[in-house]
Amino acid sequence: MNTFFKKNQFFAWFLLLSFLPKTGSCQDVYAPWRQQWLKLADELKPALTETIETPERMVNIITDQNAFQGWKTVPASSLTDLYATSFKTQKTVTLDFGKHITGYFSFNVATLKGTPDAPLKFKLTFGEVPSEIETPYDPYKGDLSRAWLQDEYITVMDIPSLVTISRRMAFRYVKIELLGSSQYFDFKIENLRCRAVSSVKTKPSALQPNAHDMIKKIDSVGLNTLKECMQTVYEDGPKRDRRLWIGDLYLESLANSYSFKNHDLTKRCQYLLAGLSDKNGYLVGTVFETPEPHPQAGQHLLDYSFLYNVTLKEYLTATNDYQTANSLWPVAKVQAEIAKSYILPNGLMDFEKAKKEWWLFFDWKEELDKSTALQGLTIYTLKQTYELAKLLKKEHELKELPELIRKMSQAARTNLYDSKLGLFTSGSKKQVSYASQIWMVLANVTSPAEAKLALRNITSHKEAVIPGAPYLYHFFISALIESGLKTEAKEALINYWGGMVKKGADTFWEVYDPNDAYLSPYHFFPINSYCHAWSCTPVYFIRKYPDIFQ
Ligand code: RAM
Repeated sequence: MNTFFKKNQFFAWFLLLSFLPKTGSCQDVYAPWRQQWLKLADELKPALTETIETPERMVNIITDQNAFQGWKTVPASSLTDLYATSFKTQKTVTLDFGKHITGYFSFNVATLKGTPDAPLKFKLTFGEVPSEIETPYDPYKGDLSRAWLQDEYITVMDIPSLVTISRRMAFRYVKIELLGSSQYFDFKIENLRCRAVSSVKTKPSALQPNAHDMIKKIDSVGLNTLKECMQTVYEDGPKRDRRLWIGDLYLESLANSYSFKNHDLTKRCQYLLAGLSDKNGYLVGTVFETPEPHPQAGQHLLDYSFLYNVTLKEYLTATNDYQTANSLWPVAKVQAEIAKSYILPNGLMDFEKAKKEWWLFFDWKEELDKSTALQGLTIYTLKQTYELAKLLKKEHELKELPELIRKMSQAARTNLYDSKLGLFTSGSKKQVSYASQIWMVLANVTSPAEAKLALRNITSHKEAVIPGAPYLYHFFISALIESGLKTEAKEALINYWGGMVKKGADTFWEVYDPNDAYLSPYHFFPINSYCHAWSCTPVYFIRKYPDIFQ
């Protein structure tokens, strides 16, 4: 631990000991470290690697009932024709870059005939998937801002000129429509390109040559997804919301540890979140980098706060960077204190209180009862935090945890396990869901045989609440592996992520329900993110467990 942290340790622990629940304290519990954390985060900001990407082909996007979301691409005329011919005669073109790109789009306009006597007006629409190009956006029906949709109107005043879209775009397809031009001159467009950016600098090793073909494809799409999301922070999605969320960071950092190994990015993000936490030590679920690093005020996700501790433990295991883990230990300790403050005398989490005070995320699934999942995640978090404490030789600071974990596990078995069904249930209506089985299995409160049974039973249970997004599916695969269901883990991964590959994904999606291509937590599917951080984790599974997946 460096001198800065040592010097301030006494004062800091004094503040931490006077830690008060959410609304109480106005003293900054991280005061001795906060500025240093933000400084370190800033110093670790990576330079982006830039590459120039050009379109591969021109396409038309047409309806097809069998295609993902009802749209598919078919070849159109050639790029050579596009560049050589008057754009006034073409009016609308769609380009396919052949892969997902995150960056700055530009093109040149040049005179073909006459003297330019008026501006040109274009509409540009960028899409990660074909449906985004052709689905009308207005009247807008989504819950998130209409402004996330990637359509831009531009006016070009001088001809010839270089046109660059200042907004960073995330896309594979771009449609260019000519909205206005003068009858007294003609022009062409040329040199369409995109300055693509990512902080990835390394190339991960290849998989075993005899790995299953679909596993190879899933790995490659997963790597693309992660690479596109790795910018100056781990973004959740380069199209939307383009910012750091704790839950996404956790999954991206796992995948990164087994692929690009850019551990400094993980370190930066952990410091950033610590530095931008509330004065009482509560982490904010999501933070922004610009114009100045700042949190999304009031955005508290209890499950994400807990996963911060797991992220730190995994980071330490992957890097042996004890200095960082020691300096961020106060944050982990506060999150453990938060968890403790919701444990009732009977060993169950006070779900009603937690629900009132926090956003409990777990999955995009409105009907999901999250009480059992919360019990499981809390046990899991406390176990991981204790492991972290042991690695840092600080278990004396949390010596009450083993007994609490035992009590909570016992309470879970007694109150939440239905031995007749061989499943965990959740809430007063005894809801049966994947989320409950997953988190109870990961919390390891059952015997190995019961864990296997619960995971097998859930897949055949007709009324089970299924995962709404790849985020929860990650934990499902984890639970299958943890309980020794290796074949099932491989099958589930191939079916779920392979399902996206078969539907044309070149990066994995934020939301994927094999039976509903139009599902959107925001009530308008084009606003979903189609290159989404939390979907990249097959990379982690495939590479961490080659015996299962390769
Ligand atoms: C959405 C984003 C992000 C996720 C949060 C909870 O806004 O998709 O990835 O972490 O929800």
